[in-house]
Formats: sequence, structure tokens, C-alpha cells
Amino acid sequence: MANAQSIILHQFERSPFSEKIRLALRMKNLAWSAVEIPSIMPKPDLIPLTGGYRRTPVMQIGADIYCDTQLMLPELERRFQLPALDLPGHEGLAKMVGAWVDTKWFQTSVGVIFGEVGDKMPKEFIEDRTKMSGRPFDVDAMKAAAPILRDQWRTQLMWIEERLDGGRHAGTGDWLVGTKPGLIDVHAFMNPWFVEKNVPDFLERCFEDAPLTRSWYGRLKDFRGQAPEEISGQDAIDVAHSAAPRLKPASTAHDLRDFEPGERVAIAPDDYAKDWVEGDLVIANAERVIIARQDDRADNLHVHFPRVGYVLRRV
Ligand SMILES: N[C@@H](CCC(=O)N[C@@H](CS)C(=O)NCC(=O)O)C(=O)O
Repeated sequence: MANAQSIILHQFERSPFSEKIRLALRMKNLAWSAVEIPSIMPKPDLIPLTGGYRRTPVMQIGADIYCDTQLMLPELERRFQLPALDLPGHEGLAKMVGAWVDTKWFQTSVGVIFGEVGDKMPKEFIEDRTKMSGRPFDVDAMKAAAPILRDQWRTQLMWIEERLDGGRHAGTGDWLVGTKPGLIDVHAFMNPWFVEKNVPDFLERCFEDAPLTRSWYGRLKDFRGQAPEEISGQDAIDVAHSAAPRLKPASTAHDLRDFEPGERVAIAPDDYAKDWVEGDLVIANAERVIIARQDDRADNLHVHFPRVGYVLRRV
């Protein structure tokens, strides 16, 4: 049964951002617990943990809640060092690649996929995504744009091919950087996986011009890892309730906007699902913001957010 040390991933099977973390867990061969969450609101057993953040996935270890995959990967690297994914050559660059695959390439994938399967999506899903993004989830517009987005999607896949080809010519290995797979490979895997799940013929067609990427992708899929222990949302809340947030000295040293520890703040994504999470500031540095909050069901929590793509304000 999951305990205060367990890695708990609140996720759903078809979620590409969840798959990014699942791949890292498989590559690191870590034991983990999975809470299957709904892909649309409401998420009654997730919101008590995050305080309002609703995106997928959310990672929990005890009473520490990690929002956004940007933070989950470094946290896993820090806590579970071997086998390392932040290998020489990946440092810093992995985050830059992550920023591209999570935004530009992901948005291209969304257009390609929903241009194809949008008609089959339930009305509730379309309504949820319209509300979440603040603009119509317009399947007809996506359909019209799909041919252009398919071109753009393939071009981005060809960047992977170009890198693999460069490595092959230099004799430095079969992965994006060097002779072992690492964080950059994890990031680059997400969009091909998302497309394969939804429009496999299109991925296959792109692979015809990208044979190195095809075999690289296959090798990443070969990681077996460990099957998760399935637990309920209530189980996860119970884990949080009986744990305490990891002790960290409160600090806002070098903060550019003079936030002070203990200040009442709110934080939200700046792109979509802009739900504010309110709490008391514990840490604000260049990497992350940690806020302390209290929940009736989960008790004391520390909720962690990255800086890029998020807005922090005083309440
Ligand atoms: N920047 C976030 C993006 C996460 C994201 O957009 N996830 C999608 C699903 S894969 C989502 O939240 N969709 C709405 C939902 O699941 O409620 C991250 O890296 O974790």
C-alpha cells in the first residue's frame, strides 16, 4: 500500500504528459502508484491536493504535490539518482527541449489529432476544453487546419531525425545526446506517442522519411519498468493526511519582486486552465514556487509549481 515515500501519479492512460512521466519511471525502473483521474472536470479527489490546479498529471510524494511535468522530472532525478536521466549533455538543454515539446509541438499535435478524431469526442469533453481554454474548442477549424498542421508536425519530427543522424555521423551513439537515453529523449518521446495513440497511420507515414527516429522511438517503447499499484483518490488523500510536507527552510532570497516568506500568494498557469491556487509562500526561487496550504481532507500540504508558464501574484 502506498505510503509517505511512494511516488503517486494522478493521471489517465491517454494523457501524453502523464506518459512522459511514466516513461521516466520505466527508464528509472521505479516503483509507483497510480490514481486514475477523470480527463474532464470535476476532479473531486485531486483538487483537495492541488488547491485548484486541474491539469494532468500531478505527482504526489507524501504531502508534497508537484504540479507540471517540468518540475516532476528534476524532482525524480533529485530523489532517485540512479539510473540517472540528467546525463552529461542533457543539463539545461533538456529543459529547453521540454519547453518546445510541451508548447509548440504539443499544440501542433492537438490540431493534428483533433482534426482527425475531434468528431468522435463526447460533447462533455468539447465543453470542458472550451471552458478550460477560454475559447471554443472548434473541431471544424481544427479539421480545416489539419493538413497544414500535419506538415508542421512532420517537420518537428524531422528535427529529431536530424539530431539522430548527426549523432550517427559523429559516432556518438543512437540516442539524442550520446550513448545512453536521458531526459531529452523522454521529452522528445511525448508527441510521437500522443499521435501514435490517436492517428497511428499518420505517425507511420512520417516515419517513412525518418527511419532513425522510428527505431529510436521503438527502443524507448521497449523499456518495461514496473507496473503501478492502482490506488484510489481517497487513498492518495489519506497518504497526504498522514504525512507532513518535507521540511524546507523558507526562502525568497534573490526574488526579483521582493516576495517574502509567509506572504499570502496565488499562482496559476498563464496559458490554459488558469485556475488560481492560493496559499502561504514558502519558497520562491528561479526554479520553483512552493506554497503551503491546508485542506480539510488532506491537512497540511506543500504545492510545488515551476516558474515558466506560471503567474505568481500577491493576494
Ligand atoms: N504544462 C503542463 C501541461 C499538462 C497538460 O496540459 N495536460 C493535459 C492532459 S495530458 C491536461 O491537463 N488536460 C486537461 C485535464 O486533464 O484536465 C505539464 O507539463 O504538466
